[in-house]
Amino acid sequence: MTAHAPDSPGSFSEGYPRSELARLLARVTRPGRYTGGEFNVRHKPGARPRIVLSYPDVYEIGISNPGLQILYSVLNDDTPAAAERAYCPWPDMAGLMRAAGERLWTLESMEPVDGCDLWGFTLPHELTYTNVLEMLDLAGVPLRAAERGEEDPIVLGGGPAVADPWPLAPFFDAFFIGEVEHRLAAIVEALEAPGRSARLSALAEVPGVWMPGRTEGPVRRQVFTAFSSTPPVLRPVVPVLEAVHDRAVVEVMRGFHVAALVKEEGAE
Ligand code: B12
Repeated sequence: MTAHAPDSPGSFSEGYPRSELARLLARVTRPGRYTGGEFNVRHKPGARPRIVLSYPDVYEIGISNPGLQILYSVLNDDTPAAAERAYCPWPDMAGLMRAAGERLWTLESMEPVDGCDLWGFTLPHELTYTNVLEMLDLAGVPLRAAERGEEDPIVLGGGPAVADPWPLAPFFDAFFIGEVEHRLAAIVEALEAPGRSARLSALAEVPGVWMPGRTEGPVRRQVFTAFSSTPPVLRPVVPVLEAVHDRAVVEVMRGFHVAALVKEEGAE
């Protein structure tokens, strides 16, 4: 893998895009999938913790996910964290990245994903699980949680397809079960603990977090009860490519009825 450390961790690159990336972009279909620069994109140079949010599918599908838009705006606008994004490269780009030794980068800073503190995946349905492995591999992050070290990001799964996270358990450090808006500040705070092990321990204490081997007993599915009194996402990232949902989305009601591993009654 080519090493190209950022000037300072989490900083926004001045050279945009880096020349190594520009060479790849010129050779793929829809290079706009990988360049960011959309309307309402947030840049928080130098902010910590640095969190990367991913939808494990191609950009046009991922940018249409309202859940990720919520996480992105709450983390960037209401917490000290910088939230950036990375989607799953199309096979033409993935092949070029492997040939060139380029690691998966984020659309905000164009810096490698693997330098982040937390990598959060929205898991929309089971068929995208293999794309998670593809993205970990392209980022140079060890596929199995047990093989990750001090410098590797904590990989956290959330979204509709964590109702039964067991099949993915070897590959994730932790899962969040349910709606996360009101727990994001606690997750960010947990990342301020010194060292990976302390951060994992602090994260395990956040309600709704299931950490294979660390948390005991049933996990309470989290429900964001302030939904009706909280404004919707007012500054969504607006793509410059045509997306599958090529329209503005306003969430007017919400429900969640899937529960397997999760304790249903008295959910918080
Ligand atoms: C918009 C939408 C789409 C869009 C955009 C992509 C997407 N999946 O979002 C499009 C049209 C592309 C789409 C396609 C598909 N979809 Co769809 N989609 C939805 C829909 C209507 C809204 C999702 C959403 O944003 N909800 C609102 C947000 C706020 O809720 P949320 O996503 O659950 O997010 C909250 C939590 O889960 C959590 N969270 C979310 N992400 C993360 C990440 C982290 C790190 C953490 C900590 C927490 C967290 O916090 C969020 C805020 O509270 C849902 C149904 C629904 N109402 O949820 C179906 C749904 C997700 N889709 C579904 C399916 C099956 C599909 C398709 C497979 C359909 C098909 N046969 O092609 C494809 C797959 C696309 C792909 N390759 O990924 C199913 C998934 C069921 C399952 N578990 O398998 C759902 C649940 C609908 C259903 N009931 O059947 N979909």
